[in-house]
Amino acid sequence: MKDLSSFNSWHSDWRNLRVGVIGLGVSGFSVADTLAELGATQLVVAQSALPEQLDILDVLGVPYLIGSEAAPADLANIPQELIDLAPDVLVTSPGVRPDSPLIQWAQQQGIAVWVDIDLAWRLRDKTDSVADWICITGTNGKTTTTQLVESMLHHGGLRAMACGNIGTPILDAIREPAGLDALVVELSSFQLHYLGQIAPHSAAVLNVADDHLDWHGGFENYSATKGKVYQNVQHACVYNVSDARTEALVEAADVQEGARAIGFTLGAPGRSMVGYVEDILVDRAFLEDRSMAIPIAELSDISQIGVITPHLLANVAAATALARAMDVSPLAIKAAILDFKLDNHRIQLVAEADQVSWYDDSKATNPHAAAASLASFDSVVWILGGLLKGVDVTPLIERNAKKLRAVVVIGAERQPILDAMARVAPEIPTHSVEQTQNALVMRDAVAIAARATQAGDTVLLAPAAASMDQFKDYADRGNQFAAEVRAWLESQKTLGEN
Ligand code: UMA
Repeated sequence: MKDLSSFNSWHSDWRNLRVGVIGLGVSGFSVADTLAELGATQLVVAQSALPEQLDILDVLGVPYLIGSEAAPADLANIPQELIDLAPDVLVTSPGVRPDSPLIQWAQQQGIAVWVDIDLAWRLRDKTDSVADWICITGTNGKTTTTQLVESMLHHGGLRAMACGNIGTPILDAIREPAGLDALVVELSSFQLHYLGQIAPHSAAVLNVADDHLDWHGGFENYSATKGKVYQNVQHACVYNVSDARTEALVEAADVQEGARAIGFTLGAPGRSMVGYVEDILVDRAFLEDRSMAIPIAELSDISQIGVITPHLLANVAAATALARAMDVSPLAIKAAILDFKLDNHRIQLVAEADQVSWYDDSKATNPHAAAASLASFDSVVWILGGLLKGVDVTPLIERNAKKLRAVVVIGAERQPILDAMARVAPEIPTHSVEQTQNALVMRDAVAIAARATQAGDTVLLAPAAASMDQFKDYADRGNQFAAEVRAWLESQKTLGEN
């Protein structure tokens, strides 16, 4: 086996390394492109790929194997080209399951398996200015918190880039020609599963709730995977005071000497915490005299970001803790808050008509996220369903039953939801959208929801499930919802006029 410890710098001689690149989506492509630049010998192996990307690989002279034989069903069918390459390492895309034959084969052969984040860590000294890494994970709120931290660092005068699961592959950030002061890295549980040793400046686990249980083989594995982000942290391990699991993950982590545990809370913060004293966000962690508190911003400042929900306040507090760990001033943080806007599909108001509000929270792809958005409203017609990823929605229904006017169930896995409704909330009118043709699902769901509303209600799309069974992604699901809401309201207006 080759000693991989000598491949620990952009300036190492990567021409001596043979790499199998598994997957050719956003991250796989950035890996192949980077390895081509470094001169490594590689073979890309992917179930599917875009023709444009293959064209570029042709230009770069990178060989590839695409199609069903590149995703073998068992160990007996590992592609001969990959065996012949005798790779020193596989760099896998995060979406490839750990029980897939290619990964199992590598493990059997003693071949190291990396994800793009590992490669990026080894290559982080490409330019003279080596960026600090701020790593953020959690079941929900990752993307918003990552964007908030990026914006706070910018306001603090730092050259920072959000990357990782958020969409920009981390190797693109590493290859920024002028270098950066900080990478704000959103890490998914998939990436963390494969990740080896890194040493972030600071890291946060925002919360841990049921999600991706089928992929990880249960909650304990999923939770422990999230905890890997605290490993080797140099300065601040930011945890959620109201989620004891996140604090336990900090306690279990091996961090570097001098690294501190910093809590964030919606209540009044204790020492070494960031939280809220009445209407004011305050820092009691990053100041000389910890019996004091530094005011950062008021709720009225935060309200310009979007609907004030407990999870927005939590994300702002967590981001503030991470930015303070990077020495960003309170004034710069406040300026970032005043400038910030939430992405689409996060409790986004679509329309208000006849005393009914329509909200799109298509980004709520698991029960924990849906719980946060249900908490924001009093009387709800709730559209939910999709791919449940092995997670039970019964507790969510039970806890919110009192505020539900009606429930509209979409998606391929409707039955477990319908069964749960019948068991724990049989009094609530529940409608199943039988339509499965993707262009028509939302049309039916919106029409059914509209008929169930009364004045003062909110119709909330918060599916608590992934979207890929009936939509391209959560954004497509949200866009179709918004389009159908507008079409429905328009049709009612026309009816009213005639
Ligand atoms: N592939 C195989 N075999 C498999 C599975 C996939 O060959 O068994 C191939 C596909 O044919 C395709 C490629 O792998 O060529 C796709 O790889 P991927 O699914 O890992 O996706 P990428 O396009 O590389 O995007 C990934 C993240 N996707 C996943 O983790 C599923 C993106 O997060 C991330 O933005 C991107 O890397 C850049 O870092 C998306 C996501 O949905 C947003 N994340 C999940 C979430 O947030 O819940 C975890």
